[in-house]
Amino acid sequence: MSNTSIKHVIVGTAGHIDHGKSTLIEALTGTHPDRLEEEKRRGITIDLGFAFLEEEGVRYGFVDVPGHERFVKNMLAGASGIDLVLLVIAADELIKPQTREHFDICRLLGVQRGVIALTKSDLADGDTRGLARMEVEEFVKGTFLATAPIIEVSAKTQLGLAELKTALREAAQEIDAKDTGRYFRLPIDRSFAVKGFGSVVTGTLYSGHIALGDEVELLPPGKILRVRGLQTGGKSVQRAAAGQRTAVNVAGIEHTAIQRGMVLSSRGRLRAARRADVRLELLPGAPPLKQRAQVHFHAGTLETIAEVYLVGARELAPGGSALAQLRLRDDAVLVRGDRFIVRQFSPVVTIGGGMVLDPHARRFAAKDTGRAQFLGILEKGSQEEILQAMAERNILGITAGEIIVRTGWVEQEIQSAAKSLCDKKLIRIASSEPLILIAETVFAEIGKKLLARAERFHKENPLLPGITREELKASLGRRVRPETFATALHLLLEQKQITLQGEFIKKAGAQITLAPEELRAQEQITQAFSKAGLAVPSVKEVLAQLKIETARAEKLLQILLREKVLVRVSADLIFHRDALDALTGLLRQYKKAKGDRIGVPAFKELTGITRKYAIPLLEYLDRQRQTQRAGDERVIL
Ligand SMILES: Nc1nc2c(ncn2[C@@H]2O[C@H](COP(=O)(O)OP(=O)(O)O)[C@@H](O)[C@H]2O)c(=O)[nH]1
Ligand SMILES: [Mg+2]
Repeated sequence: MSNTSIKHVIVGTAGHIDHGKSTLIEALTGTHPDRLEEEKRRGITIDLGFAFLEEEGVRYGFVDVPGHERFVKNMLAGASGIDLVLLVIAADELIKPQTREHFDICRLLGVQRGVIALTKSDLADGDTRGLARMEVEEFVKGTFLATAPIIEVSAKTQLGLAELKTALREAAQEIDAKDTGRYFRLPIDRSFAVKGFGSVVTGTLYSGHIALGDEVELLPPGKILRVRGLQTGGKSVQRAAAGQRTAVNVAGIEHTAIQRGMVLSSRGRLRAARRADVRLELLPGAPPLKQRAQVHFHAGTLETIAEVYLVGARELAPGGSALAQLRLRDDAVLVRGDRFIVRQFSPVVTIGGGMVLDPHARRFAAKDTGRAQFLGILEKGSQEEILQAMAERNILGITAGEIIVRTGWVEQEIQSAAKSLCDKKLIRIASSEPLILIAETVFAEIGKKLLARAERFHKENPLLPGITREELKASLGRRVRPETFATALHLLLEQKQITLQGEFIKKAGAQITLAPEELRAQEQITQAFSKAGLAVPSVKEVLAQLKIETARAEKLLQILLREKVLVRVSADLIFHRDALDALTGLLRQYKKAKGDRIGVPAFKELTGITRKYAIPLLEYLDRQRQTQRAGDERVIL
């Protein structure tokens, strides 16, 4: 592509009303950013305005914001996507309330660089300009703008404009380009209809890229839309990438159904939620923030109300910071690392901001003592540490989908962190399609639970061979994934902590312990069948002679059958194993002496039993592949 070498930079204006922001943008780009009728009539900026400039390999998308205190919320919708701030301070007025507020907002949003324009310098004499410069230097001391160039300009006389462009270009070279490798995300700041085209949304493309024909998701509500047209910087394009002001013509929706604050995103990747865990910072000039205070919450282009739950504190002091959970009134599409601003509920002024740590946080629970530590890892940890911590707090295991929703990581990042943790034996892949990761500590925990359950089952049911898989699985609660259970079970088997007998799971070493009268009864059953040889008594008859009740007797019989001391040959005939072994011996002798064919009469004669036993026994031998039916006779195999 021809423009891959072009760097895309979003520049946002900031500063008090009437300090010359919009005029300066017009002087730089030739476009007056005020676009609304009312703005033109009143000569003030109410909502965001946009203009573009391409110079020496840099394409600037300017976002011009309103300076009026009543429209700070509109300013916030524009400020969240900017790479560079153009802080506008009129030489004849200097630092005013929205100079401070806008500057605080840029700082809290994590804007890294900027240029300061001392505007209207044609209205100030040399001394005044010198003093202004000193005051501005004092104002930005110790902040991200401490070393930013301060350029005296005048839109009226064109003074300083060339110098300002140079300063912007130098600052643009310093900033990191937005990440085009991540999921496509476009927080929407405008939605309107264009005659003959339908709905168009605009915004600053935060990350990833978008192309004509793509299917994208509108969040909330999670509606899939097709990209019918694309523009960046006022020109139609095939493709737009992170860092560009972008207009998207979407098919299949009325523009009125789309609002500022919604997000266009890669299909099926991100999800809206109403609970975010965050690092919250309070401005030094703000009043203390109380537990459960309500604040206005701004992130991306969204504005809603949040209730603040401080972690481990009742109050946040001015100038301080705390971990907190924000409960939002509306669905928000957030990603770990997103910056946000909070404003006092009333009167509405900016009081702080912070960074999203977990955009899909669990409900705040007092008994969750590991929370602060977990959030600490989300805040400062490496991807590997974060993945491990997430897995360790999740008995269900964590899927790739959940990891993406909570971190915004791409597949490749997840795979490499997971692999490294697997190599270190800290997590295990419970399933690879779909990917489910489980921490070893969680497996150890599940293993303990399963063993305890197996042991209890054994105590409660001493005559049963073990607990069934289904029953054991149920003991983990119904939300445990089958893959997790299967892997945990496999692990216990491997470690020989349990043994598997068909459907039954037994704790290793667990023995069936029989009471003395049961032992006696068991012996009696064995004796009865062993004495009878092949002319066995009926099961009912044998059990009836025992001194214990039928239900227990039945269980004893089951144990003997399972242990293969006795063998069930037909529905109502049971034989002792020795008798059947002897029969096998007899057949072998017969074959040697008389050949491999035997009829029913010969079989009866050989074994000395009646037809009642002979037929089921022969059928049993057929099933066992000791004999094979051939007409009226059997072939001894
Ligand atoms: N003399 C002079 N007036 C200016 C200059 N820049 C802007 N103005 C005037 O200041 C007023 C406010 O400008 P505007 O750009 O709307 O300010 P904004 O509210 O910061 O966007 C307008 O009347 C402009 O004509 C300048 O460099 N010199
Ligand atoms: Mg303006």
